[in-house]
Amino acid sequence: MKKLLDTMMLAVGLLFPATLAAEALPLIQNVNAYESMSLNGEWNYIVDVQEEGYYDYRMKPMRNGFFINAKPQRPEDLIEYDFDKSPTMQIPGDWNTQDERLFFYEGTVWFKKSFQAVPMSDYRTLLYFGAVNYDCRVWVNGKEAGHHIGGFTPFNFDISDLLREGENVVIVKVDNKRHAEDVPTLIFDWWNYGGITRDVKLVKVSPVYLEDYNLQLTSLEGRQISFSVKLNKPEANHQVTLNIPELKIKKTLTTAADGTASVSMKAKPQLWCPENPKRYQVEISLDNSTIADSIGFRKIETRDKQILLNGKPIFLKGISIHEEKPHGGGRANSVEDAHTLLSWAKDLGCNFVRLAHYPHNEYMVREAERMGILVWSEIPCYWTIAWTNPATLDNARQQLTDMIRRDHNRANVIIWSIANETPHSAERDAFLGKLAKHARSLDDTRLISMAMEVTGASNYKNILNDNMNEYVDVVSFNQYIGWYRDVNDAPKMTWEIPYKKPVIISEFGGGARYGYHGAKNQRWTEEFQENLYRENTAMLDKIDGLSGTTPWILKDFRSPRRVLPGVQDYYNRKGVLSDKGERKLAFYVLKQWYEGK
Ligand code: GCB
Repeated sequence: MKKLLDTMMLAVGLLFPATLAAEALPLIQNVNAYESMSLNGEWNYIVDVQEEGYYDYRMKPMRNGFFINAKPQRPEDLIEYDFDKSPTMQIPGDWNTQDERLFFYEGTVWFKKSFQAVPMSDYRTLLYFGAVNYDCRVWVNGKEAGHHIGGFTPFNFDISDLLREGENVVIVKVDNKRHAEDVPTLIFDWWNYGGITRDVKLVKVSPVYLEDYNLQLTSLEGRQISFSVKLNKPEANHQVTLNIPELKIKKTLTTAADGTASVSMKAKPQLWCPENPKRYQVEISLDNSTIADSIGFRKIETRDKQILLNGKPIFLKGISIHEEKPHGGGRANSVEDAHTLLSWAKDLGCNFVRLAHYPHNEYMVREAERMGILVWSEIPCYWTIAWTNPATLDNARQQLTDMIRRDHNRANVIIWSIANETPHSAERDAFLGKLAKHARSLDDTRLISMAMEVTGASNYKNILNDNMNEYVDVVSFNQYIGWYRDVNDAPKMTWEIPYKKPVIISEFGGGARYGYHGAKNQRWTEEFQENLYRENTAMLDKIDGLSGTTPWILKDFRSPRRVLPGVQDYYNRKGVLSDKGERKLAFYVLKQWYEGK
């Protein structure tokens, strides 16, 4: 903050009327590259079961809700809340694991943080949230800064015109109630952790800044890389310089009237791959300011039933992961959490992870990139989405846009997944078809997939039949032979996947309570799960075109649907590790199978 304060000037408060509402902006690329002030730490909070702080007793939104942070001015004043006397919790962090009373809570909680700032005339200030679950309204100094829905994607508001010299107050109303038309919808098999679950910061940007840029390998054979930029404003004649010292590349571009510029050039970078996750230090300057990034170059494509990384077939030795802390429950959001989870995946022999079922925090993706782990990234179009509701489609499309927007410069992200286990219907196809096309229009350099289901089997023959096949590059499906169906029958199963595309088994598995031992036909024992993994891996070996798997799941995770006392206790027990990271027997079966791949 010191630096920010030092470079600030005082003029803006006078230049802009304080009544202007702040703008909601497209997500800024590589936010961590900018000078910023963290708002992480202790925030006061008020649990507001009936949204008393927002609606009056006729259910009309109030002008003087909790967001004005009122204080009694005279002894007779009636103000029935006080942020400063309310408890605090750590942000980022879910409320469920920080206050016992909120473990099962789904509703509204208000948060308040004060910070010192001085408005600046030469710079703009963005208020950035890594993620807030689910519906979030933000006020700065009593004025509305913006509204965001969707629990797993970042967003930023320009709050420059709302700032004042000295103490400023940001108030955030977070509501994680579930609704049928939301994404995800009413039911899903993970904990609905509420709150400001990722980093919050104030980011200092120039009035004209790099809203987005894209740097990637475009041709493997000709070793061609391309670089493009988009400013936040449609302004011509800005100079943008790309500097990659290690490749001896220095190129200056001039923006066109729409604020974009692009160039393609010859280069011979070492290619990023799991064995050599080489990233280059890159500097990008706009006018007089420079930001840095680390970028890897690689090519991902399919040929018939194969996935090719840098032109060579690769088998994706994966595991699915939920964004939960490595030791116990609660949302994960740190480099350390990411590193631990990904190290466990590496111990298992993985070169790939499926970040289920929503975009994970940026630490996870960047740490995986650094460690040489490929990534499947997904939006929470899960189970029974409201397929015919246009607002639901807009919401899903926005989440997809922001997921791609944040991570499209990460070499390790190879698959955008648009859905998981969705029921077949024409309405679903129309909805997901639009999402698939949208993803491709934003990024045609990666593969598109979704976790499908096998809808039927007779005489041990499983046939995959899903109209969405025409939209995806990789055919992926979940199957639970040995758990939800056909216990002991995996050896008899045959598979028919009538598409000339690579196949990923995006889920298989079964539950076991760590430390519970018994016969291999005894549900919930480690031996049952171990046997299931043995039979399933042997079965998968017979699938034509199998290009990878992401078994369900790395570690036990919290779910309100898993209520069996003494066994589940609100944890889905399908982890090959316990909720504390202890290895179950199945871990070793999978590890051994991957060693042979
Ligand atoms: C699935 C879902 C996953 C569940 C899992 C299970 O098919 O995709 O979210 O947690 O099955 O354990 O039933």
